[in-house]
Amino acid sequence: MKQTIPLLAALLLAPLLGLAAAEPAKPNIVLIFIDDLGYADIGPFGNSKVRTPHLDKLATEGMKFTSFYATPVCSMSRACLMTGCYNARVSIPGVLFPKDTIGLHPNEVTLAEIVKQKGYATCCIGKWHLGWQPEFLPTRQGFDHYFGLPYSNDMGAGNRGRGLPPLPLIKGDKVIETEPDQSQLTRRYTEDAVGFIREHKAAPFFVYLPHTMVHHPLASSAAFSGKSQQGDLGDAIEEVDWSVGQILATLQELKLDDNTLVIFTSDNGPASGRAAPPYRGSKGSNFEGGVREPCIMRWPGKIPAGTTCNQIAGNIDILPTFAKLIGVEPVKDRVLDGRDITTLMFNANAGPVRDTHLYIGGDKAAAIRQGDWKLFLKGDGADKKTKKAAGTKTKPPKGGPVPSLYNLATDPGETQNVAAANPEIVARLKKELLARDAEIQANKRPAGQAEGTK
Ligand SMILES: [Ca+2]
Repeated sequence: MKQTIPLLAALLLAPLLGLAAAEPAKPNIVLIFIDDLGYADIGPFGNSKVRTPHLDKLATEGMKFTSFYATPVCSMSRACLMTGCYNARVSIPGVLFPKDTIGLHPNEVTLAEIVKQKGYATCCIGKWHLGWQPEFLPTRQGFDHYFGLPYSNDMGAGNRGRGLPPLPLIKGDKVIETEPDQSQLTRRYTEDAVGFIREHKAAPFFVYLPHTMVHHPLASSAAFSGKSQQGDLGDAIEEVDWSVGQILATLQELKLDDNTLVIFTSDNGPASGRAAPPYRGSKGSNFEGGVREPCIMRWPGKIPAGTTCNQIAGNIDILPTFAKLIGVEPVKDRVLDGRDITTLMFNANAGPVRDTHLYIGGDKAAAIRQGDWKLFLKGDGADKKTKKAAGTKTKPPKGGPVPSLYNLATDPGETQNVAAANPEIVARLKKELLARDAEIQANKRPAGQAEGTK
């Protein structure tokens, strides 16, 4: 008991001596981003066919987000995630192909550049898809280390057969292999990520792990191939779950659990033709099934375990949230669309942070959600080019008055257009959508243009 008084005195004096916790903690951050994984593709979000024990555990130990939004396709979502802005604001309007000469503008401040301000070690391991030319690669956007395919795994010589160059596997900014064995990618990415965590266990680190799977062509290693109850897709999902397990085991072994925020989510809905129950639509569509993603966040002692958050959130909120967590001011000379959602993460009963979400079709807002109401100005809110790139076969709403209005609380499957019965709501949401889109168009920033192109 003799120690009590000096300890108490120290605690009382600490604020006066400037020893108070003025500096936010610097948690490690692991962001696992899956390609084309739909809302109901994993156990915690309703898939009872595949085995996802590690994701089940992650959800038990963390928080599930049930209204977490991405965009209809890959590059759009990655632009949102990296910048905290709707992709229309940073002029990444669809899927980038090898022939494209644009990329995320080098002047954009990415997630990695935010955490770099606090000395984080950073890596991007997997599919980048924001420009493959050297000036657009992750190593030019704040990532110390890059390993992966710069775009989708079906954009190589072996697949589309349209004279595309061989699929490049890049380390840093050098192509180290072409047309790599895709069955080994999940394993190789995982081993690289685990190695990075081990190497930087003493420093705060940010691991961004955007897997190539479960984008077509699906592939998995021998330990998973043919083992699931859901074909090639199930095999690939189960290997991604294994990958999550490897990351979690490494954090536990290194005693980093309590100081590491782990986020798991996806870039868009399931590949065309598959549904994302209870939602309508798939990849390439702005129906909920195309853009509402499974999302789990775990941070023991901070995020309440085994909880669910139903408030609107999305990948545009990740950047302002990281900035808040580590005490960095987002750049002030530009508009961000995302919001700091730490209040949602730390309190399962928190009220909404943002009540409104815009659904982007190509380079403009095409639908809006406010509370439970969702309004499409036309069709399913995705532009033709995006749908073609995604191979979307989802049928847009037919007939009836345009625009179309749905109540997501009573009709999550977007089956009943109730616009005719709710003219005031239609008018209010339309006005809001058009005003917000006009603001984005007025303040949008250009994409980067590859050197030597125009
Ligand atoms: Ca995708």
